[in-house]
Amino acid sequence: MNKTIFEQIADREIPANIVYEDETVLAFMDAFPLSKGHTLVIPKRPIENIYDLDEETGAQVMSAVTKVSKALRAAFNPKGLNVVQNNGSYASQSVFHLHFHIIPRYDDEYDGFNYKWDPVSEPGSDDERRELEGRIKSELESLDE
Ligand code: DGP
Repeated sequence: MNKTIFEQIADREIPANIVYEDETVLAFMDAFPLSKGHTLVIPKRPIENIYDLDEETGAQVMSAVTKVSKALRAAFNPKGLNVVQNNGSYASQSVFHLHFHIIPRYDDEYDGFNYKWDPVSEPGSDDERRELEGRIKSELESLDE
């Protein structure tokens, strides 16, 4: 079977702004961000969706989701933060490799009731993305201290 784009990122076959990695999990910035700092957390193994997720991997992924969420809060001081995970095309899954979206939310994206689900943030230049990547990584390192 063909590798998904996320498996190719995990195998370092295509580039991404990687902010966190351990034996089981990888976190990298979304290429079509819904907001500044939008980050994805995946198991490195090709697991398609929540139904295929085993408990041990799930615990490791969730531990990384927690760390990255705290790092995003520290880096960007958002007003709120969504953790979203889609299963199947009817639920808006477009990449069939399990991933958790971590989406910081800011004042200017709030319409008084709902947050927007369209990309509202430009991906930015390579330099800008590297700058955000650096800020997230440095907050992740501080969490370990
Ligand atoms: P979903 O709709 O839940 O399957 O979300 C897939 C996300 O993946 C979407 O927010 C855009 C992001 N994405 C798609 N292709 C790439 C890519 O090549 N690199 C990165 N970093 N993100 C991607």
